[in-house]
Amino acid sequence: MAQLKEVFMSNNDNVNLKRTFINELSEADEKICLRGWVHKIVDLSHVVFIKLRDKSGVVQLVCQKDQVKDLRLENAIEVIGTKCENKKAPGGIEILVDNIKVVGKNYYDKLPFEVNACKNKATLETQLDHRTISLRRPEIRAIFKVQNEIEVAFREYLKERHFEQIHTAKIIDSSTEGGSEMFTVNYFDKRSFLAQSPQFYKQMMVGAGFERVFEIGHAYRAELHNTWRHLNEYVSLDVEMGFIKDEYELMDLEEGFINYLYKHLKETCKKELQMYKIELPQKINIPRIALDKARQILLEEYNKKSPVGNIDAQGEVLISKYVKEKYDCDFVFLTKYPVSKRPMYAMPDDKDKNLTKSFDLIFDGLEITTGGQRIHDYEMLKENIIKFGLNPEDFDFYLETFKYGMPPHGGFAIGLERITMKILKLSNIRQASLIPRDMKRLTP
Ligand code: AMO
Repeated sequence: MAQLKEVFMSNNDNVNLKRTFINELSEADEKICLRGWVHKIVDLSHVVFIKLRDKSGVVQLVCQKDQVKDLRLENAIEVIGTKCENKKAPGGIEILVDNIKVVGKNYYDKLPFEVNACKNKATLETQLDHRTISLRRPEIRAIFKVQNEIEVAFREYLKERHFEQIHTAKIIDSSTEGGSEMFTVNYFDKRSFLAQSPQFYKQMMVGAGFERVFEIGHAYRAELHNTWRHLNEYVSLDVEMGFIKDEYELMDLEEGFINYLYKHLKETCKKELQMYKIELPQKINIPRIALDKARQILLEEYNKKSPVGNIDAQGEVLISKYVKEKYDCDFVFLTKYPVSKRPMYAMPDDKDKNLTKSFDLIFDGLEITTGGQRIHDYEMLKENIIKFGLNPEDFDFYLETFKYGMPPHGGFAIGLERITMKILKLSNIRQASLIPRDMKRLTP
């Protein structure tokens, strides 16, 4: 394993020791230097046990009373000590301390909430008000370790399949997904918007010759929803692929990603998954059900009526329940959404022109993806823009690409916070957002 180590230079005794991260301790030399925060102090009469926490874990330090007399919870410290095996210590290793130095002083009277308590008693709002303190709790850090590995897996999986990462503009001139859910921004003397999705640009890059692209970036939705599943700024994992045969190729690609992701998480996030008592299945085959059929199932099986041309949040929960019972799968693709429910770029279905070659992916009762094949013919797209009551001139920058041999193409987008939340079975999407933005929260 590549060891991440830094050189430790003590001002006092000039000892040259490389810094060891706690998860590297089993392979480290006897004499070690650790850095981190004071997680817990257990003061027994003859000895003091300190739990030291760094980004990779927690370890027990065995200290003399006089070494720790000014130490307080959450001080940032550097420790020189000797590694010892002790079956009773958490992790089987403890450190006999030679020297502790405070490198980050404290200026608080009382912590806003306990960082080391078994149960997190603070409300979610209080935790989010003090985000950097709540992130110090190991089980909260674990959420972002998992989230980080989701991104890594997404990147790796796609790069292995000839996709290139892109970064597109987030300050834009016109609405992409339709609707009025756009944040406006003063752009010098013009009104501009924050991008709801990189939709147009990812398609344009397919046409620009990249063929296969992906983007991991923020998306902005001025939605007036203050719910457990909506953010006003979220991270979108976007994919767009040229020269496709149909939308099923995209569903195959996404299904492949979910399988790749689960394998990757099992390898990289064992400890974090255990913390949340998550067991990921071995192999996933995702059923594909036409939306109309799903609506019928909801009515017949659960007496659940759905809105025209769609299913609602309760329908998503019930269709997931049905699929779990029938196919033992936490995921379901809903296919063939009606034209009326999809944006102007969605490709109409070959057989029924009222339907589109688009899909949603529902994961354990929540939509985590929308995707589909797009219209790639210039004239057809222009006509569709008019049919949607929009002015093609407003989309000149987008339409231009379609004049020069635009191949059949399509893609999808996964909400990063939503997939994180569902994998870890969190109850609120804000828990899976590092710095959440919702209708009421603009700080920290
Ligand atoms: P859509 O608008 O369905 O599709 O968004 C895709 C996915 O992004 C996530 N998402 C959200 N997550 C948190 N809070 C929100 N307010 C929010 N809105 C959306 C969801 C959703 O499934 N351009 C298309 C994608 C495509 O066709 O490629 C689009 O953006 O997980």
